[in-house]
Amino acid sequence: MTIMNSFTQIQRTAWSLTALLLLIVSNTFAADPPPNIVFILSDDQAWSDYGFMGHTDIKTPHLDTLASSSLFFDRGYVAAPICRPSLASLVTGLFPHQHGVTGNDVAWGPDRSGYFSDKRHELDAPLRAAFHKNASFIRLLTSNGYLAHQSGKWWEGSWEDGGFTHGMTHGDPKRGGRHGDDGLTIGRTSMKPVTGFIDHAVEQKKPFLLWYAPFLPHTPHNPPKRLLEKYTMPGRAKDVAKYYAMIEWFDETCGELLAYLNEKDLTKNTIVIYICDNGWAARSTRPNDPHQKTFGHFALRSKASPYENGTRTPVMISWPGHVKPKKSKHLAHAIDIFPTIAAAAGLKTPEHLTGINLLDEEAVKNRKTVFGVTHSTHNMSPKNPDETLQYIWCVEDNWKLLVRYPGKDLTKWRKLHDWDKKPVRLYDVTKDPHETKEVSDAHPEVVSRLKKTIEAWHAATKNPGTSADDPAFVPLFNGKDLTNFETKDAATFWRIEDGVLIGESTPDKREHYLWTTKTYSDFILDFDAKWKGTTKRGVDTGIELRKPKLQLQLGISGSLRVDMTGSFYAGRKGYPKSGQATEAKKLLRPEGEWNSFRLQAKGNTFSCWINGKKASEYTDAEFSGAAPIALQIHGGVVMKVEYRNLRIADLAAGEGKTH
Ligand SMILES: [Ca+2]
Repeated sequence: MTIMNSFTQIQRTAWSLTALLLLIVSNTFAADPPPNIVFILSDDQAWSDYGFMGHTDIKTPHLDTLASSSLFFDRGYVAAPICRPSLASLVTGLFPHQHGVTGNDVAWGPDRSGYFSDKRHELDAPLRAAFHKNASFIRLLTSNGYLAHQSGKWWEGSWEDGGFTHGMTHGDPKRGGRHGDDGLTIGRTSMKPVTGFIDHAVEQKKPFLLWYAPFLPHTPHNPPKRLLEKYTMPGRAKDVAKYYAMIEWFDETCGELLAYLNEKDLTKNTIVIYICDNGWAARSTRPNDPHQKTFGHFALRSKASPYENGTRTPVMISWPGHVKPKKSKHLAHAIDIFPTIAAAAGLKTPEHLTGINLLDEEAVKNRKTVFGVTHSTHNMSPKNPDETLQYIWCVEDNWKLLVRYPGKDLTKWRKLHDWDKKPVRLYDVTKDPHETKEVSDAHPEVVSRLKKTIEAWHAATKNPGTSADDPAFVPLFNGKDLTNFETKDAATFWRIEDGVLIGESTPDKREHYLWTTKTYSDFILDFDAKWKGTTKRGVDTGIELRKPKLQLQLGISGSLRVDMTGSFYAGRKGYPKSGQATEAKKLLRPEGEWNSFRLQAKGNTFSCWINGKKASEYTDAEFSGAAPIALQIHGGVVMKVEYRNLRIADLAAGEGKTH
């Protein structure tokens, strides 16, 4: 190197450092603090029952104001038409048959006598444990520095179980825990738990999430006298008047909450998201409608049904200075809430989610179809969610198709669905939003097309990684250190950054393995991985079940210049399923993007799923015994591989040796 060259080199380096420093400094000043998120969830309110949705009798002045300052979707939908599965879908961005919570209760007979018994807890515990393995926007925020407070409806145990840092619901069945217990007083008796939490978060200088899901306008319909008097009038049924008054009561509490944010000067950096969990219609609604049927104190084709009065809801997102107030003509869905919150908070949306960021105009415009399911209300089949499936519906443009499924219901709540025997129903919900004219006979081509759309969606969303019959998974990698692994001589090739396990290889010829300290024979291993090669030799990496001396290796890779293909490589016998590898490769996202994998070993058979789809299967007659699992980067191939969310279910544990 000449003197001139090295001088230029030094100059260049100095310049780069200065530029880097400037970049860091300017970013520090430019970056806004993360936004607070106030999530308002109405409970049992039909889509049409707001001032801003055109109702002429019900007054909702505070929500009307919120709508006028929001990106506002008047055609929003929920994943399920009753509380528990609807809430579970909101927090996970998954559909009920994916997260496993398809109804309100698992069920133990024809009546609800066991609701608060130990039996409920016993039936519910495994379902809930499986549910909590799913990612949620609550956990995403609290694991990124947010404080989070739960108030109101919450079905999945306590606020701690849900990943909140603060909250009201204890979830203890012995003390009446089912769907919110102490939390259900919020709004109805006081707003203090919520405003107190806001003060606390401000004091702590932490961004916050507020889960405000008051038991309003839900039954008991016991509004303050002043409101009931306001809505009571000749010609209006008493149950209708009570429901209307409950809505204004709910609106008043929202006004109180929004005013408190204003008072504390928090409005500007707070995103307010509004949605309702499911619809409702009082028993006396439309008494002259020949299609109207009732169940208990409510009208059918509302709560618990796939009709618009069960599933449609306004969706609002307000964020002053960031989100332009506008009424969108496009569709919104409850499964979009998680990706929207993640994007707004500057966090990464988990890859497995199919919802969209509602603040992304292109994504909103390009998504044409939304879906939802209806299962039996108080009867779940945790090991087979489809066993209680009653309907799948989809909405595309003006059309809504409902497809009937023969799900079982062993409870008296079967009456909610068993009146409807028609295999398909089609409505033009733009012209006929109350679904008074069923038009499937007039539009057989629409029925046929949307039925196929529904069937394809149903097949694609049966994800092996998320149903409630999952065995017990434990994290294999804790995101912080190499507990559960032995590095042997490879320590220098593996490191951890932001909860991600990163392996980088060198041009030398050594294998760089990370070994589990435990051995496994039958297991399911889930993980996300991405990789990048830096030379022509591409990438050579994989997960192997490896007995070091025998050199028996079974990986989802193991072949030079072939990525994680789902092919199984056994020792020196080559690539027995190369045909499968070609097919499996089509399931992979481009190099550098995250892929989710499931690797299953059962007896001598090994299977691999890539991004939710079965990719390959291989049986090795010679394999026997337990072995450690090894994460490999191949020596001599210069590459980087990243792993996260490694979790394992040891299927042989507790059952003795299976080999
Ligand atoms: Ca509800």
